[in-house]
Amino acid sequence: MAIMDCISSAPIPSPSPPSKKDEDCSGPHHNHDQPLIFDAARLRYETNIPVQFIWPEEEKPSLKAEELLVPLIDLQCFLGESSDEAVRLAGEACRKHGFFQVINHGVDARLINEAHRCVDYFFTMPLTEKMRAQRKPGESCGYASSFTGRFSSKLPWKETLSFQYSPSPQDDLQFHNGRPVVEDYFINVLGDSFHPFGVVYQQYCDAMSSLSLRIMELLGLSLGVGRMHFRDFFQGNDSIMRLNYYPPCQKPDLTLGTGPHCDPTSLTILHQDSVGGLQVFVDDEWRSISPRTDAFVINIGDTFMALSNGRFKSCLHRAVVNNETPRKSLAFFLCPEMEKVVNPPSRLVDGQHPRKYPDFTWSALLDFTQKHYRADMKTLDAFSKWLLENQTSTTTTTPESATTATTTAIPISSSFCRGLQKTTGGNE
Ligand SMILES: O=C(O)CCC(=O)C(=O)O
Repeated sequence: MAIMDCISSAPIPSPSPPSKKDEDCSGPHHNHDQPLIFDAARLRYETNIPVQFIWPEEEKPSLKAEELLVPLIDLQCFLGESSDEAVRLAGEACRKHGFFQVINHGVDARLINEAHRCVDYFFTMPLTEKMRAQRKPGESCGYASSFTGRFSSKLPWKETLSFQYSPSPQDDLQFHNGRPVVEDYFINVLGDSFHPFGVVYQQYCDAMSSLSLRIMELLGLSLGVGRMHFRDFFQGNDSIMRLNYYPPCQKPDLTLGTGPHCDPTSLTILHQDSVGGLQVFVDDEWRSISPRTDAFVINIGDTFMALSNGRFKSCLHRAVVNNETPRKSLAFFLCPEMEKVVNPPSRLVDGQHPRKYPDFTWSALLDFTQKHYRADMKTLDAFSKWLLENQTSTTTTTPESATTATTTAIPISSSFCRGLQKTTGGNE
């Protein structure tokens, strides 16, 4: 693989502690009138943690959480004779907390390694270089260094790079500037020299999209609606890929890498490096899911919870940091096409199981979480409440066959959202 070889030969700089004269507003004497800059190369050595990163007592992390034993589903068996067992295990986990792992998933280990190497390379570049990809207010893509522009408290101890992904139809090369969407993003934002990164992440996202469709078959069978129902629903998708980089923190008991939240998206496929830090809130306590290099961690998001009419759970999770080793994770968030109506198949709705959530589109929920509501464990309830209170248009409970919203995206009422923001405070 020439592209991978070319990236593998790129040197990854190793950071060193800053000299005293280099200290700036990311340091201990940070002047709070100046905007806070999350410069990981410096903050990783800082013992005086800026107050914006210190979480309230009741939300401070437990660094040693007991292991959550989630089912390990062998996807090769799912295609073979043990398929019933895989369907049963996935269904059981999704009804309880929505987390399981998959192995023998068919994704090339060299591709996963290259994706991690590119994360190392990107996030250890100087801040000014990374800022070339800076995320703009109200957008979900780009480089975000701890969300210092968006929130002023309970900031996560991390940096991310997020970008959009949609599978390119085979017959119609619906490419951007003649290139697939992820490749185009890297060239556009960071220049031609980042084309190899674009190639790696394009391949990685293609692999994640295919894997997510296989998992949708498993979930369709677990819910009793047939193998193809959700696979067909997500065949076209407007998904998001996020690279997470958690620098070491000298006071990891005060901070959080990612605050407690449920994913508003449909299905998350996470690959953790070997460091560890993912925790899930189950039975009233935080439990960890230790990394396995041969596995992906899968979890249900709010949108799939709505598609399953509340049968499958979207569960609260977070990431803790440590004081020694940077941690990386690769998160692929499967999302429906933007304007496709999200509603459960009729087999999941009856007298005993009335509709739990109104019809909505992913574009409306994304807008809600990006502009007005910080994703937490109540996002879907808050969004549903808002939809019901504000729906003046003619959207009805559409039949299963309907695939596209008949109304335009619903504008968010700012007075309603001001009320909401006061009561929330979770994640990006
Ligand atoms: O890095 C992790 O383990 C969790 C990441 C996560 O929850 C997210 O990116 O939403």
